Amino acid sequence: FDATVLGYPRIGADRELKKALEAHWAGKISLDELHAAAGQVQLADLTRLAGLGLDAAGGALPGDVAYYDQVLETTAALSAVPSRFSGVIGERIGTAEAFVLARGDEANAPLELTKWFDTNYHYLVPEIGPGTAFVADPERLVANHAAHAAAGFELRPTLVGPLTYLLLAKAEDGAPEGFSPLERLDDAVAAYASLLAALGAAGVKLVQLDEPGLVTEEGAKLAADGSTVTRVYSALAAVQSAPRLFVTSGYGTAGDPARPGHVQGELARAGVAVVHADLVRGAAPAAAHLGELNGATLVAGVVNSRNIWRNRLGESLAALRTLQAEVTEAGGALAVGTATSLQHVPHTVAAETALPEHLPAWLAFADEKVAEVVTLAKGLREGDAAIAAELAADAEAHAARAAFAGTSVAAVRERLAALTPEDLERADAEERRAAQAAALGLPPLPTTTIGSFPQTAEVRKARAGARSGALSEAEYEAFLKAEIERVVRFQEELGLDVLVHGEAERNDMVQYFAENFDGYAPTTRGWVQSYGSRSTRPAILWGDVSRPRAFTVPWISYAASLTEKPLKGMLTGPVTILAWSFVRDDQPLEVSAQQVALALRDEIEDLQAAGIGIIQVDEPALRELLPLRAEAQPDYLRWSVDSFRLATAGADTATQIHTHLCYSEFGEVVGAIDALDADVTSIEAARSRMEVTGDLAEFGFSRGIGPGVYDIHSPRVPSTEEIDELLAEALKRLTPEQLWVNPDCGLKTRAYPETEASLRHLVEAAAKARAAIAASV
Ligand code: THG
Ligand code: ZN
Repeated sequence: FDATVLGYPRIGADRELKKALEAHWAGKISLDELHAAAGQVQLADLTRLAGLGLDAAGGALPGDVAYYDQVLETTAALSAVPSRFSGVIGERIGTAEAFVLARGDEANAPLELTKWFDTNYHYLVPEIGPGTAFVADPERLVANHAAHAAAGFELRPTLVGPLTYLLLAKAEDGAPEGFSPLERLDDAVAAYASLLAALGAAGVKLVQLDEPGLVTEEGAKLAADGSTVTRVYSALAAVQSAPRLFVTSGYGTAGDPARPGHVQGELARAGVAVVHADLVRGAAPAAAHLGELNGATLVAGVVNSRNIWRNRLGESLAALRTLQAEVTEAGGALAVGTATSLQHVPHTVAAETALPEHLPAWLAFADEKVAEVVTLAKGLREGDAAIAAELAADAEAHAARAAFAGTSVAAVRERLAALTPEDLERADAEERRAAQAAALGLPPLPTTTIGSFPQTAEVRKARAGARSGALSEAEYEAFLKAEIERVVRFQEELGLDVLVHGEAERNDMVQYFAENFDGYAPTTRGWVQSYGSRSTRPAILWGDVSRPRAFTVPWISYAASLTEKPLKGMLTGPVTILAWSFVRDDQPLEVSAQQVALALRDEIEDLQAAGIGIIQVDEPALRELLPLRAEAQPDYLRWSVDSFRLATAGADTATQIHTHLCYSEFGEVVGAIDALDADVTSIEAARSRMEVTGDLAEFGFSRGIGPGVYDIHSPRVPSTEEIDELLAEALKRLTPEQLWVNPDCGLKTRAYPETEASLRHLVEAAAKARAAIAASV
């Protein structure tokens, strides 16, 4: 083939797979019905892909099946059952067993979910020990291939490759100190070899192994001398009657960034038939490093699969022609592809009916990107004249985008140009602490929540009603006010010290902001899988951002009017707003971050003017956007921290700024957390037994800290004694003036019964700790 995509959205154009999965988990449809529904989704996808011009034969069609997660599918194909599940899962991981790993059962917590590279997709972390069995289980892959081959679609079974699989895995509990899953590489490779042999015997011609792990710092080290890559892939390419191999590496440059192409060269020399390079995030392979390609095909990932802008076809074609000459010289062939799987973008622009008029022509979602890949391959094969109409449409769309009024707004640009370093500075932290203590009059160990309260079926129904018109604007407003009042009374009754309004008006903590900013467009059907059956609709940041009017103030000041207690205003920070959106590609992310920061700064000023004395600006995605390669990290940390400071530094000395961060790996960014200069920082800590408080204390972090005292990701209710112990643990390292008491994340996904019980225990534990401190003075 000369055109392919690395993968395609798996959830179905109308989220059919989500519906089938949730129906199955609710006991409404059987496993067979789920399999049938998933097969229908895949058949519709393959039909669409072939219709868009990908070859139905020859392995050009992606075959990335995953019911829950692609890493879990590989765990299943290797039968790599974590020991802690050995009592409940036999030797084989079928669909039902995979759901136990993904969702846990009464006795076992599920596998850990964590971010897939620097995306908003989450995978299930394999748990590998010295004794983990690796046994090939090709049945599902074979059956899937056969089912669609019968319908005329020759797809390409896809697995996470062995190096990436083990790089993404963690050592299982109880593994010897210092054990690394990579120690099991040879055993895993043996199982991959059996899988390949079985697939070959079943008539599969080409198999895709994804090795994006090679673009990370750790993976690049592994790939540095070429011997590991060569050993693994020579073994796999040499398997008797195995299919040909297609090895991909998206999300950056594989191996040494100074030698782009050397990993692809090693792979080709080892006998891999098709190799890939990400030309969007990564560097184009240099002829000097590719070596002899031995007739291999290089799939050039020129079409951006992480963002939704239409491709600049003319520029891509020029780059492809240069590369084609070099690749041909090296004895290989060139094909056109995507940078990564298209799983990170929604299905099609055609489904969007409410975008601003100017926008659709600028965009390409998955289907439009497939068409771009096909067009570029045609242009490469037949010359510019063969795609003249597409090139003209492309030039026109990009010219229109550049010239569009909202792309560059003078008022926004002038405001950015006038910024000075003082705009990032607040008063001295000690001065702030004193002013805030006087203004707020809080007890030691103040209790609070992270911001959202349970989104009940009623709240979701009212929002849907407002969208469909079943509820009038006035009715919806009355509903939200009643809900806010209920949440405020609930918190007062529990005895919390700092209240919140509960966020009933927000669908999503980022989409809600996009809906209220100029230069931003939400989508209506642009779902992108986040994990399992769950998706989000990233909004499109297309122009210069500003905030036409205060939008959180009416709800938050209404809540504040209902209580004598301090009420904390809730905002989402600039980095998180960008991380969970599709961002513009025509200016540095840093500039977009500054614009969003200024829009938030305006909102903070208005909240303050409305009498709100505590404002929380959440940055759960701060860690997520951290570049995969060390060399790019300092610059990112600089601008991301600065954008938070720009958003918050306009606050008065007496206004207390909080922030909240999720996801436990804080070690790498503890300096950045400190540099945010927030007065109070709440973080996930319950699952790590307050370990992170040690990291922070060691760092000399002196401002307020709210280490989450219970995990909100499960309905489990912590006992008061358990929270007592965690607070005692935290107080070994933090002062009573510093310590806040809160859950470890928002309560949006929880139900009221467990929320009430847990918060009662939290308030009780804080009161006991306060009394103990008073008695000891
Ligand atoms: N918002 C956005 N991105 C996120 C999160 C978020 N990324 C990280 C983390 N939080 C992911 N977590 C979730 C949790 C729940 C859901 C999605 C991502 C979820 N989605 C609903 C579903 O798929 O049915 C749809 C929600 C909606 O109607 O908008 O439940 O909080 N942007
Ligand atoms: Zn959180």
